[in-house]
Amino acid sequence: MDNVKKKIVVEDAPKLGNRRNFLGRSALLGLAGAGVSLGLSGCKDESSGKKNAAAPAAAAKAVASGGHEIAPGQLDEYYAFTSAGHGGEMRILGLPSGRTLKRIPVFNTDCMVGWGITNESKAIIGTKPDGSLKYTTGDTHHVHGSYKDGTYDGRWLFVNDKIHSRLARIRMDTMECDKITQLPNVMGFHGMFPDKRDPVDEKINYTTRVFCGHEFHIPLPNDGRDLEDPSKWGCLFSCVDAATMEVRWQCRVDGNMDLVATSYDGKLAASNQYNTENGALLADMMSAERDACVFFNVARIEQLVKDGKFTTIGSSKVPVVDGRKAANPDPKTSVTCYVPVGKNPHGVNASPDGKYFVCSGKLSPTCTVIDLSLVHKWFDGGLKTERDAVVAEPEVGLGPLHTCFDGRGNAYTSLFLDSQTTKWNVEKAIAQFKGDKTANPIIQKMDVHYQPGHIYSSMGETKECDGKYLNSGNKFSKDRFLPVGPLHAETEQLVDISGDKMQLIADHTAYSEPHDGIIVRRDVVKTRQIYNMDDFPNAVKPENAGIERKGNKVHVRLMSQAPNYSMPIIKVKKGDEVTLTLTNHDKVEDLTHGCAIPTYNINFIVNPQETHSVTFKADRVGAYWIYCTHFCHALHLEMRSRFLVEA
Ligand code: RUQ
Ligand code: CUA
Ligand code: CA
Repeated sequence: MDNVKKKIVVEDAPKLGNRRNFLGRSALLGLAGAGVSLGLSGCKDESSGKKNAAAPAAAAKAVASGGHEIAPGQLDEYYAFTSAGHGGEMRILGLPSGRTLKRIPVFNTDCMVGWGITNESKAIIGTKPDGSLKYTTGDTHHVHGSYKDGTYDGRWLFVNDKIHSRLARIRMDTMECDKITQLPNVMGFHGMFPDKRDPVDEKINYTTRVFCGHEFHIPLPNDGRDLEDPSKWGCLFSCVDAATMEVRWQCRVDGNMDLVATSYDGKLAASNQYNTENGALLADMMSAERDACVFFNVARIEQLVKDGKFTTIGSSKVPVVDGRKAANPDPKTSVTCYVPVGKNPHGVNASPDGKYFVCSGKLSPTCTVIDLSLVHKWFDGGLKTERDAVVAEPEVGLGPLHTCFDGRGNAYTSLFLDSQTTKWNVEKAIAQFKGDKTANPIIQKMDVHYQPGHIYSSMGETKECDGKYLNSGNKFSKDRFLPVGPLHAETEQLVDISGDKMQLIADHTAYSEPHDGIIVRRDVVKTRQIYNMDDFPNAVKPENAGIERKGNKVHVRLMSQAPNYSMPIIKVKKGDEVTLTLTNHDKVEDLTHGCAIPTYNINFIVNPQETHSVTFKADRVGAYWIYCTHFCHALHLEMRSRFLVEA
């Protein structure tokens, strides 16, 4: 283990000799750009695999400190991709340092990047007929990655928006959102999980579907009918095609859905249900002693869709299969299996050995372990009751919310009410459930600060689960950090789970309010540093740069290269509809330019070789300085053009 750590650290540390080179290059670039108008021939490609190499002293220090301290210049071992709650974005941290690496705007607008401001991002988020954004709010809860062969393939991340029932996809090479899909007839899209392989086709051993739960039951369709009669309302489990991001099918269930898990064999997806009662009031939702974890037989649902045995709801064309109990009396043909679990359960998580799903109890102090082979047996007609698929129900503590794993047979459950993490052994819990009075599954309880929600471990949602770190996402920080007014920072706590005992090793603050996340080994993630200009059909090149007028529509095609825009003066007339397209011709890693226009509410960036555009009405006459907002060069402040609007 130490060897591995050492190797990683040694490879990472920047070679001190390189710094001079790197700075030298920047300085050179500075001179080349100064006072020179855009000379495209001067573009130099500096993207060529400059990778950091050894600094043995720093490496030795990191190993001595147990590897948890990441000194300046050293890189983290893991990425953590986290949701951001009602901020609507996604975030990337480095672990174990806890450093924030990036905030990815998704359902929110972001004037650093220009997300929600550029035409390209607006098209992804979705617009109203007048061109303004359809929604400007979002609530991201769950982030999961795409799979191949049971582990991350580094291709996509998916994240949900609970408010407007949207699923977003993030490309992992650029770490930018490229698609957003709204689920029809769904309200409160909460849990989400990609599948891990196809249930039927052996060759498809990677993610092709994303399953989405539906928490708040609503009239179907929600067109004014049944307003006074919630007993007629319902919830739909949705399957989105991971590649096209189109909704493939939906399955109507009894009760609601909360979180989602998928099996390693690709055949099952499941969602925990806290409101099997279909209650509209809190007391109703807590009236049943047991709720359920509903399993979906993916192949059977898709066969029904193929056979045309579905309906549609309202104006949606998406096929809807009936997964309610009344429509599925025979297990051998049923598309759903409702396994009773503790009262008002919260998360459902798949163990990395592929054998179990664990529902955390929330109102019950237990976790329910469901054996997937027994769920299959039920679907084959070989199990007496759904409840017989339960193989353990250990008492873990008060307010269990989420469970993660270490790949060595142990589970870790967050306890919201106890403000603790419980470490427990799955096989011992099974032995205890079978009646072995000597079996005690509880290994350790550790305080966290305070009220933990999600808990997730390094590679814990894959068969490469490595049992090194666990992150406890805590909902309250109280006295943990300096107070900053009524709104406190949240806490994320990093726990070393590599030994017999859990060890709290670091706190870091988190801006409200991260929910879930995944911890991904960094070698899985392969980003690109420079865009390919030809990926943008509207890229501005010397041959089409300039101003083109068609009636009152003016297209300004602009290029940037440090420290210049290609046109010093851009003249339009009052009332023109202006589209400004900007391509960054710099081909140097990290050399991003910005583009802001005062009064016109324009602000966005273009990364190396990237193109973005904005469209606006030139409705105010006068002179406006277009300026570069992103520090790019010694002459960054001088990087400006005059935008002149004539009366
Ligand atoms: S839920 S704190 Cu939105 Cu992920 Cu469990
Ligand atoms: Cu270009 Cu700052
Ligand atoms: Ca309930």
